[in-house]
Amino acid sequence: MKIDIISILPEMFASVLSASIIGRACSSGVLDIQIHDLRNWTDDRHRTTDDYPFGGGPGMVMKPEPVFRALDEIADDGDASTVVIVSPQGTPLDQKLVKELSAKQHLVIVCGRYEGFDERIRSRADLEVSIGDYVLTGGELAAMVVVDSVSRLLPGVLGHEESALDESFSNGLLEYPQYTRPASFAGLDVPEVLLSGDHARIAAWRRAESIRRTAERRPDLLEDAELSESEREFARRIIDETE
Ligand code: JD2
Repeated sequence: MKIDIISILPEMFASVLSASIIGRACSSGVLDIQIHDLRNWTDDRHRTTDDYPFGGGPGMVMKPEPVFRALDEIADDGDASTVVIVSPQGTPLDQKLVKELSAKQHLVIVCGRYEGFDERIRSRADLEVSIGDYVLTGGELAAMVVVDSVSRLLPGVLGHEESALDESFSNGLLEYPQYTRPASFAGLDVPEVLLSGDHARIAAWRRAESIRRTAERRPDLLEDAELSESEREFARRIIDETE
C-alpha cells in the first residue's frame, strides 16, 4: 500500500513511522509512506498556508490553493487514490472503517492545522475521518492513528502469532484478561483454568470473560456482537449487576 501524507509539520512523523512494526513494513516494501510539506505548494515569500475566515470570527483556516496543488500532483492516479481528510467533523474511525481503508491501493491523507479547512478543500476528499470526539491541535496525530491502525491489517505486516490475536476485536468484543509468568505475583494468582492445559475449558473461560468485560465496560458494543441466546442472557445479567 502507498500512503502519502500532506502536512505543514512533516517533522512530526519521523519517529512514529520509522519505529517498530511500521518501520519494518516500510523497509520490507509492504508499505510505502511519503510525507509531503504543504509549504512546497505555496507561492508567496512567506509560504503561507492559512488565511482569515470570510465573515470574521476567531482563528485562521487552511487556504485552499496549496492543498489543491498538492493533490493535483500527489492524487493524480485517477480512481486508484483515496483522498482522506482528518477532521473532528469526519466519520468516526472504527475497526470496520480501518479494514475498508486497508483494502485501498493508495491513500492520500490531508492534515490540517489552525481552526480547520476552507470548505472547498472538502470537495477534493473521498472521505473525512475523525479519530474521536475530542479536539486536537491539528490533523497529524490523527493521520498517524489512521496509518498505524490500517498498516497492521496489511498482509505480511504482523507475524502469524500476532495476527491471530486480531480475531478478538474483530468479533466485536473486548479482549479477555491475559497473564504471563509468574503464576503467582504480588499476592495475585493467575486463574487456575489457564494453568490447567484443558484447551476447551480455557477457550470457554476466555469467551465468558470477553463477554463479561464488554458488558461491564462497553455494553454499547454488544448490540453488534455475535452472541448466542445464552451468551446474551449472561451479558444481560452482568449489565444488571453493574449498578
Ligand atoms: C484539527 C481544530 C477544528 C478547532 C485541523 C483537529 C481530529 N478527532 C480529532 N480531533 N481533532 C482532530 C483534528 C483534525 C484536523 C485538524 N484542527 C484543530 N479543528 C476546530 C481546532 C485543525 C481528527 N481527525
